[in-house]
Amino acid sequence: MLAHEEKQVEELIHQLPKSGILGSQYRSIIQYQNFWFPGYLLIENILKCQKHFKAKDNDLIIASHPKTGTTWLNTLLFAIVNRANGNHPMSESPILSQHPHHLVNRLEDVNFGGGFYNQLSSSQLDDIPSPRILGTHFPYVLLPESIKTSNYCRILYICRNPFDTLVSQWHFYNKVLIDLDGEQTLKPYTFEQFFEDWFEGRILFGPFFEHVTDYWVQSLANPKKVLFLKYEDLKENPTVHLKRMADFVGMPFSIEEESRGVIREIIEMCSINNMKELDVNKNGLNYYGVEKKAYFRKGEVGGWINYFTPPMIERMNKLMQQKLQGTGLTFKLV
Ligand code: PAP
Repeated sequence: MLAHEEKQVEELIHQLPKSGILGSQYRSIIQYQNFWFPGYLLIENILKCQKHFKAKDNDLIIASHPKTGTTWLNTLLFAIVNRANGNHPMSESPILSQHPHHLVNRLEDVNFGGGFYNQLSSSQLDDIPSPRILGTHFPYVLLPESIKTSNYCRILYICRNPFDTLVSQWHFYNKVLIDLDGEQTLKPYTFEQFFEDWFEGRILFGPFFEHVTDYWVQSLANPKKVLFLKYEDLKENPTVHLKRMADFVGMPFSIEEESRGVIREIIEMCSINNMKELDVNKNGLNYYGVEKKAYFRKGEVGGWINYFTPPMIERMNKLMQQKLQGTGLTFKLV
């Protein structure tokens, strides 16, 4: 990036609203286009990604708000795409030897000349064989134009009911922020504190409802381009939704594959119980420095009931009603 562009980015970021999370103990989060992001480096990289990322026609983008089923969808889509290529037998699938977040690179973690986690350089991104599966927590409004305008590149968005999402995020925030706190001064969020921040949308990539409904609207307007998936539906009937995904990406399961049990095999391989037991997911840290096993907790629907007080349930229900009114979007809560 040229020096004057660097300066423009710096000036823009300087003017954006800042806040704290974790009861304000944690370093600043920054608001850009009505969404909150973890600090300067990520905003810088988003801006550079918007400018420099060139989608390829057959790219598959997994988009999500954090803790809504991203890790699971990474593996399911990877398995669908790679079985169709006949790349490797299921028993040799990279899913069994690589953490799901290493299988699918997230756009915000690629080095576009800014800096965040920089798992990959942008030229390495170009070298990933097609179809590339890339992930992102970007809200729709911030997706690079080339993703939005390509007629062929497809987006698979996964969402989850807000109650379970909030609980999952609360567990993860406490784990991650505390693990990454080099100075070891942070105290965990209480559930009440997190609930209040969540309610105001002051969470990473929040607010939740705007993230979800923006993609929902796009999926209705252009169903060939955006597939909208729900965690609860995947739990309830994975076969149906795996077939939807395979059809959507243009790699439908054949009758022969179905009768050979390929769909069932994928579901079993990617199940949380199987994933949890793999050495690669049990041990070590990912490139953020977070324990890999932190991405596999309970993986259930309805666990929120053990955390929410009756007044919290009432407030969340009201907010949900208000935000989803007229959209046609509904969530299963148990
Ligand atoms: P991310 O956005 O940071 O990648 P993400 O994978 O979306 O996180 O969310 C993690 C949640 O998905 C966890 O939910 P929980 O806290 O309620 O348990 C995690 O357990 C769940 N999860 C991970 N893998 C699977 C899987 N294979 N099947 C079902 N749920 C899963």
